[in-house]
Formats: sequence, C-alpha cells, structure tokens
Amino acid sequence: GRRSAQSREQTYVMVKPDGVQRGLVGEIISRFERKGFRLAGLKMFQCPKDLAKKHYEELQEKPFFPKLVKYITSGPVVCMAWEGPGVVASARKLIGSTNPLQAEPGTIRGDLAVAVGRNVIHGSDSVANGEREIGLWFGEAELCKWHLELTPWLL
Ligand code: FUP
Repeated sequence: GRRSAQSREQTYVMVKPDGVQRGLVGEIISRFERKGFRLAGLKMFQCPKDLAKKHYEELQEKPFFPKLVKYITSGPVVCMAWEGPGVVASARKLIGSTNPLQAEPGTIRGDLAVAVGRNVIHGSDSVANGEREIGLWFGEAELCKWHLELTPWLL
C-alpha cells in the first residue's frame, strides 16, 4: 500500500557548517529519528554559492544576506529530507527560534547554539518551501520511498 499524502509530507533540514564542524550531526539526526520521522534523503555536500543564494532568495534584500551566503558555503553541510505527518511544523518546534538565545531549552538551537549567525541548523518554514528546497538540494534518485508493507508501524 501507499502512505496517505498527509503522512508523506516532507521538510528540508540541513546541518549548517558550524554544526558539522562541532560534531553535532549525530545528535541532530538522533532527535528526528527518536521523534519518529522517516529519513528520506541524506548527504554531505559542499554548497556552491548560486545554490545558497537560491535557497535563501526570500532574504536577498536583507542586510545580512551576503554574510549568510558566506556562512552556508564556508564548509560542508549535511542535507536531509525528513518525512511524516506534520513534519514541517514539528521540525520547526524541534529546531527552536531563529535566535538561539530566544530558543527554548530542549530545542536544538536552545540546547546547542548561542548566535543567530551560527544557529547550527535549517528547517523549511512551510510545506511549499519544503518541496521547493528538497527539489533544490536533492535529485529525484537521491530520495528514498518508504513503502507501507516494509514499515507498517511508522505513521
Ligand atoms: P529560520 O527560518 O529560523 O532559519 O530563520 P530565517 O529564514 O528568518 O533566517 C534564515 C537564516 O538567516 C537564519 F538561520 C540565520 C540568518 N539570519 C541572520 O543571520 N540574521 C538575522 O537577523 C536573521 C537571520
């Protein structure tokens, strides 16, 4: 069988260069796995400048945009596609507020970061952006389809 469209919702999550360099990749993957989401795509990747600009195109008029592009392209990132019901909003909760000093303890940014310009992780802010970003960062062949028959206890 096939999972419902609701259950196949996907979000794009990325461990940023500071998170990779600080050895936080395993911790971050663990939090999403333990929550119960399905990992549909995973790769380490050195992001080219044009992709960083496209990813953050909504922010291109912001004063911090050039620094943001420099940060994201400064070293390898870990790209993930996570899947499950309500995963976009839930991932944002697990990640916490953009400014880590405002992020609640228990969230990834609340527990592991202090600076907005080094906030360790990205998560899509809407279902439409999740689809857009997964399309930007992954090729179709890099994404795994989870079949209901193989994993009946996952939502
Ligand atoms: P978020 O969705 O939490 O990643 O936040 P935004 O899309 O608003 O911002 C994207 C990234 O821009 C943040 F992760 C960090 C960076 N940023 C700054 O460097 N300075 C700011 O004042 C706001 C955001």
